[in-house]
Amino acid sequence: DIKGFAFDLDGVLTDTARFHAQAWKKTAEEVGTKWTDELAAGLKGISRMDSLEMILKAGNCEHSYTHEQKAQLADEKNEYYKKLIDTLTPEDILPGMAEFLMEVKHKGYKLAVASASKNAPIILERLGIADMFDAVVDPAALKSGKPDPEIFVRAAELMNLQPCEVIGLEDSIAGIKSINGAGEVSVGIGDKDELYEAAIHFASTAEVSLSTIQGDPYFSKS
Ligand code: G16
Ligand code: MG
Repeated sequence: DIKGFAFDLDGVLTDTARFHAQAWKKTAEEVGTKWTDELAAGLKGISRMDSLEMILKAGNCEHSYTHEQKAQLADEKNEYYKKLIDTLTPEDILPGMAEFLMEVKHKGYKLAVASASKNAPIILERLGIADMFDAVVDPAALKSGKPDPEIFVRAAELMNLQPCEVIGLEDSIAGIKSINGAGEVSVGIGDKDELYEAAIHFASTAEVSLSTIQGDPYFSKS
């Protein structure tokens, strides 16, 4: 039986991708990488250092920076990003998700956040929903990021549940692979062709509904 939900943060509970993009764009300009929509999309769900590597590779300059310089670039991006997320309020919860959180909480499901973001705790505070979760995975304590299953396995552990008792919600391909690899039921939110590996699919957060999820064969099978 399903007993808990593990939520991705960026793209599922709030749209911080625009802030990540705004901050990484500055980094890209600094290192001479052309900023494109494809590059921005590829950074979804990817950890900070891996994102930086992708930006450097896109400009063929991944070998031009020392370890220390890369750490510095990532720090600068994060300082700018933190200023941007300071502006978040409960209004910035994505459509339908405050209601969905309240419904599953009220029905007694356990809730966890499985975000690659080290800034997740502060973002949840700003959104006013930090108290709703039984657990927030600390991405700094993980060996591998999404698409590795580790983060969603950890989310189940922190809720004291078996992976088969957990539904994971994600907007990124890397995240869906992570949920599936963990042996949980994956809910993909966004482009259906892109997220074809998701067990259950919604076009947007506004469409996410507990009754639709509960009516899905994947829900009753688990
Ligand atoms: C998010 C974003 C990624 C970001 C990553 C790390 O993941 O989608 O773009 O690079 O977190 O964030 P930070 O630099 O704040 O540690 P998620 O898993 O919430 O979609
Ligand atoms: Mg995401």
